[in-house]
Amino acid sequence: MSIMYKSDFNKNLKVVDLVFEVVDARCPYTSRSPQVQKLIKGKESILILNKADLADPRVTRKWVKFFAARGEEAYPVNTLLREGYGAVKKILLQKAADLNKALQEKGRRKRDLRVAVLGIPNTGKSSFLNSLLGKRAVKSGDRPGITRGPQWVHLHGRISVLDTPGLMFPQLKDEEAVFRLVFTRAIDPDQQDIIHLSEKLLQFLNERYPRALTKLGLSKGQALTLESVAQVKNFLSSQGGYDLQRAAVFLFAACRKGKLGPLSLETPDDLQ
Ligand SMILES: Nc1nc2c(ncn2[C@@H]2O[C@H](COP(=O)(O)OP(=O)(O)OP(=O)(O)O)[C@@H](O)[C@H]2O)c(=O)[nH]1
Ligand SMILES: [Mg+2]
Repeated sequence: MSIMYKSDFNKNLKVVDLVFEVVDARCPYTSRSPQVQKLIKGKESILILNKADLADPRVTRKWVKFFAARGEEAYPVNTLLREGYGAVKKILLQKAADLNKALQEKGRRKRDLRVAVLGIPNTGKSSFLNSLLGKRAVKSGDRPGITRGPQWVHLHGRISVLDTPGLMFPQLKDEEAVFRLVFTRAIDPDQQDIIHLSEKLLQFLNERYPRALTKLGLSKGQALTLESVAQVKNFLSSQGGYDLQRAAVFLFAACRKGKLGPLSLETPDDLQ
């Protein structure tokens, strides 16, 4: 990020009235960035648990309670089917009306409510914004780094929304956090790491979602290794043996897209 760009970013944020912090519903704790609260300096913010369709609904309900107990409003949404947007739009329209009333009382001119969408890469910030608007106003895509610079778009002629690039990385505290962020594709690992992390993924599925393993075609008695995945899928390496790299990529892709059912990577109980 260039210095020019950074100041541009801060300048845009300064004029914002409300912030939507978009996190991944599958790991709403790890996919939060401590930088967001620092950047917005006490401005009002609302948590959006996006990709709720990919997360375990029971666990998502626990997260909403967890945040509520800390005085934070959290709304699960599914951007692809536009589920959960009623409540979010209601808040926006109410805030826009409140702002105008306050301005009018002060004898000042009406203006748009200014809202920013912030979060780490690939949580679906741009998709969320498009869903709010009901049209494809900004570009989105299934890898990190799609949005390059801040961009304002307008909603109902009363609200301006700022899309931002996913630059605010969470601290990569431990391997568990790295695993979750690779899973949700906030970061892309190198070739060696993905093999190692997919072994972790198999372990995780075995412990928390054993039924997902049967969807993979792995039977109960089978050894839980990447090799067994390659075997089931018949991923052969040109050097002989199995293609573990391909098996690892396949495994992450299947889980990420929800092919093995909804999966939550962390629950509030994991924090204890
Ligand atoms: N299943 C599912 N996929 C979603 C949802 N929202 C977004 N996606 C997908 O997630 C990917 C990332 O979406 P973007 O909107 O580009 O994410 P972003 O946070 O703007 O990403 P950057 O700008 O790269 O930081 C895309 O492939 C979207 O289709 C959702 O609610 N459910
Ligand atoms: Mg984006």
